[in-house]
Amino acid sequence: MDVKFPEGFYFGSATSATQAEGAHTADHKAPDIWDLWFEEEPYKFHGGVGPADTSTFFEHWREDIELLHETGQNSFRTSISWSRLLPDPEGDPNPEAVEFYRNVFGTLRAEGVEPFVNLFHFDMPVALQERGGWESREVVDLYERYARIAFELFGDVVKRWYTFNEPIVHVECGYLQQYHYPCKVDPKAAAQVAYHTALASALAVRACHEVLPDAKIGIVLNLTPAYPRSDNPADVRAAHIAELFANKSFLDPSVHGAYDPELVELIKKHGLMPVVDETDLAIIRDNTVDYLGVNFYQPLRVCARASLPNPEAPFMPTYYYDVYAMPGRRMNPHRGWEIYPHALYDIAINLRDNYGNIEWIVSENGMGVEGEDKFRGADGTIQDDYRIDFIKEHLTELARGIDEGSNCIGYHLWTFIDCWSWLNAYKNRYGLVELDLETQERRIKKSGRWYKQLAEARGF
Ligand code: BGP
Repeated sequence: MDVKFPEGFYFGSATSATQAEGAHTADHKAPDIWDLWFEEEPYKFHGGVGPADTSTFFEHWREDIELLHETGQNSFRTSISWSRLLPDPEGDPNPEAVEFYRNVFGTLRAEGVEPFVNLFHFDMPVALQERGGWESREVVDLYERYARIAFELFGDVVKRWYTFNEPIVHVECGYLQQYHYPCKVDPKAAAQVAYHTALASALAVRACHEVLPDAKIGIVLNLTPAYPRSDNPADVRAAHIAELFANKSFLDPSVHGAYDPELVELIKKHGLMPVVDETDLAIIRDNTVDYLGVNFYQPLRVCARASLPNPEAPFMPTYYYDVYAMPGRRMNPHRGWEIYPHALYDIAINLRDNYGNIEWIVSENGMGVEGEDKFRGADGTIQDDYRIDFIKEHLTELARGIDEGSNCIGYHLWTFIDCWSWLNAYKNRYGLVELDLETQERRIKKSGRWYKQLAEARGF
């Protein structure tokens, strides 16, 4: 065996409430922004398939936990839907939601599958979006209340928590690029949202440490190492600035408890400074995460800007750099994202050297495939050897980082069962298990059988 992971290493997978649960109006769940957006603009969603059309984990959770065993997983990440647990954000928990989450998390723990539970995966309750969403300081307090309730309700069975998934995504997509509700282009609001999210995360960390001193709480960040096109100082500088915005903007407050001064200077220079409170800054400083989740799909290829940005246009981080298609880069032919496993090694070393060798886990990594049906073998199983190769290549780089001292404790594949995706719906399939959307039938793919062997041998 060439690649071997330490004893106790977590092999599992990840999903989120909105992408798997379905039952989006059942049992008193209140709407979140995805329900609202789908209702208002269904044509924006691939094939008109919305958050109701999922693998309905809400009904199939028992069967799905069986499948976790069959695919060898000792851990599993999902999220709580805020608007399911607290349909009234200032009211009491919804008993049906409490029962559902208790059943899921309790069963996972009882059956030896460590639950990793995330509090927020892009799914702002509509009632709170209407009150300003993450632009509002009041919503930050309501998030802390929600986090505290979740810790009190499920803390006996959940020992690993996350405050947020990929917070830079709701900042960029919601407030700069119009891919997520509220679909604004408002750089000042984006800066406020980013700061409020870091604050909310720190408040949840503090609450978790108070309520559950033995639990661990982290944040999931999508780290995208920014590689310069050349050694030319202008390209290197461009990559450095991309790194500040794309990665350090959440990594530094979450792990160091403070923002990189250079990032703050850039934000000031553009007149985008959020409303900041000294007491809140102290909360960020004093409540850093216990561990990190790292989602990695592809790196950022960056070069110096070819031309000056339009001074009339709203500020974007790309004011300072261009993202370019590196000639010869290796692409996933089935989806179109770059495949560059070596970046996972670079992430491992960066966390070791610049972030106090913090404990971390790969919280997402995976290969989306369009039209996966064409890979079905004679026995009806999807023969996804490309996914096995993809995982092997990433694990090889990860193992190298661990051998060199990086403190990585596990690997969670995106995803367990083919799931619904924001705007892409079911276009790209990622699962170890295939979902028939019509019949809800689940079928383990070749990669799912292989994943069990991988986990049992702790390597390949
Ligand atoms: C991450 C999200 C996941 C998932 C994944 C795959 O950014 O955390 O929720 O969707 O990306 O991306 P996509 O669904 O766009 O293929």
